[in-house]
Amino acid sequence: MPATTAEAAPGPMTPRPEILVLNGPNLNLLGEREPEIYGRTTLADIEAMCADTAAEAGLDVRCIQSNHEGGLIDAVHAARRSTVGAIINAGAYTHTSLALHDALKSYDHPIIEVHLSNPHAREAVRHHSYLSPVAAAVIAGAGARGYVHAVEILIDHLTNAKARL
Ligand code: CA2
Repeated sequence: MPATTAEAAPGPMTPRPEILVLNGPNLNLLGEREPEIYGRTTLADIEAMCADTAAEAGLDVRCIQSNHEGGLIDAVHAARRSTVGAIINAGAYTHTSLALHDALKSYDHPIIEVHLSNPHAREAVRHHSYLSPVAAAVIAGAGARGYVHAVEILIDHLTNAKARL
């Protein structure tokens, strides 16, 4: 077999496409505080659930959490060429960060916005999202399961766009 064919053949060493799973401020505390709002599932649990769902479609996840606006923006920039889509819960920066909005506008892959709670059923300050205008879909109020749905919807966007119409 010619070397080029062997190199192109998929196998255990072939890197799988990656999706970014990005979480914002305070979400590292999931499972420890305010379970009545955010549930008892930890961020590590959520990341493992995302990884399992992505793996079924042959994808890897790159999970990043930052409590800093610039950390989230840096993560988006770093993922621009190395990931094929993103799941983002920007926490409170959802409602404040034009800078994160601008960074995501330069990310040329599908973005799924996810929230554990339903911000529209909460205080008015949570009703506007700077992320929604750049998101292909928004999932809110489904708890930790919302992340799994987000991965499934992202996979749908990546593999089967016409089936959604
Ligand atoms: O519902 C969501 O996922 C939110 O993005 C969570 C943000 C909130 O500001 C958004 O309006 C909606 C807050 C995340 C705080 O995470 C905590 C986790 C455990 C304990 C305390 C806070």
